[in-house]
Amino acid sequence: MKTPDVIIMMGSDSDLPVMQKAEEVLKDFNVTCEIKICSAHRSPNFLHQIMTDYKDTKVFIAGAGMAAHLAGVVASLTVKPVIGVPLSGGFCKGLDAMLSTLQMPSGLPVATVAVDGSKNAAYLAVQILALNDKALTQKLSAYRSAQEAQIIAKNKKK
Ligand code: RP5
Repeated sequence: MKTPDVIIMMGSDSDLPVMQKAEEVLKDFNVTCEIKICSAHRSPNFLHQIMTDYKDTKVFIAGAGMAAHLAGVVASLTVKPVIGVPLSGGFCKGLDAMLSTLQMPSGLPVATVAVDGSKNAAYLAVQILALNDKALTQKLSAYRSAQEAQIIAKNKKK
């Protein structure tokens, strides 16, 4: 089995519509990734198994809603960067998940993006991987330039 550079984890298959957007971004940059549905609460043994099986993965993205402990537990099981995505499914519309994801104790960081911000989780993962990959850095620079050009073009259409 070839180890993917990024694992995209989520607490439930109900999180897939949001979290698949991270997969799309990573594919755009030709970054290898796999999706894993594994709950910190409902399937703790499976989560531990994944963290053992994918110990050589470079970046972990973890999205969860409500009492969102997935990213924190993942961070406790690796020294690799962990990016948390709070999801908005709960009755607090993501405020609950945001606080659960980002309020980590000192010494165990989770880089938390916006509520439902799975795309930015992927861009941040690409930026981390690009630290040791010149081609990926060039792709990121090209993406940023294209993004700016698109905004300028929208002004010309007015
Ligand atoms: C969390 O509970 C999951 O990440 C999901 O966002 C939320 C609801 O899960 P389901 O009841 O839809 O499976 O653990």
